[in-house]
Amino acid sequence: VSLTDMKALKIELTRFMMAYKFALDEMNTKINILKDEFNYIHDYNPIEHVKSRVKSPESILKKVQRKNLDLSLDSIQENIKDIAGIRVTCSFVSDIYKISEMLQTQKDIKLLDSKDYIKNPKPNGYRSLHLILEIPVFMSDGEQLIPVEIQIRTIAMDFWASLEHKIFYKYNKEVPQSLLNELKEAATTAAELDVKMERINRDINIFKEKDQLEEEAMLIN
Ligand code: 0O2
Repeated sequence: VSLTDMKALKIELTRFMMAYKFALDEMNTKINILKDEFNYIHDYNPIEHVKSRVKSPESILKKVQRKNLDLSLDSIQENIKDIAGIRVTCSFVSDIYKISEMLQTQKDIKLLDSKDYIKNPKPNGYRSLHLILEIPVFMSDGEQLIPVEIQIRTIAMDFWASLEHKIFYKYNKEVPQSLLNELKEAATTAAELDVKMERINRDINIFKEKDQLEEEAMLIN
């Protein structure tokens, strides 16, 4: 490969990765707007935290190998939809669907794919809502449509997934069956906790509303 070819490839690759970084910035802004506005209007924050990353070139290449893909930018663009990724952590399961809906109904966002591992958890117990959302990015040579993977989960789901991820890597993907069983059990406990927290939160809101109504009635009288 000539030096000129190498230079051209480097520019092409950098622009390719930049588009995903810009898409991530756009999507992060959208999520932050939802978070701030929701907080202002409803005096309540549905989003606990947000983490985002652009996949490293090494992990993109690993995925190319794992999925047996062509080593070309076109093929990577076509087949790898999680180069730009955002993880949104919420307190309650109902918030997950609220946020998912608020993003999907935005005019410039298109839903490419969704996997609901909350309604249908993975066999190991993994739960989260995964969306692949396409967003336009405007560059000097025009518009590019870029996919962003959004994983939306509760704090309990996130707690479980980080531990599972750690164990998976610690045992180099060969986790003893006893640990797998315990993890599955922990996933069930986390799901039960989510249900309980949602119920308690609903009760708190009912009490809050009742108090407000009583206060208003007292003011009128
Ligand atoms: P990383 O480092 O987090 O990016 P594909 O994405 O095409 O390989 P699939 O099955 O279509 O595969 O994707 P899916 O099911 O939407 O899940 C992709 C991502 O979800 C993973 O990314 C993880 O982040 C997360 N995930 C899925 N299943 C599990 C699980 O069982 N445990 C944990 N801890 N996380 C999970 P990557 O690319 O694997 O890694």
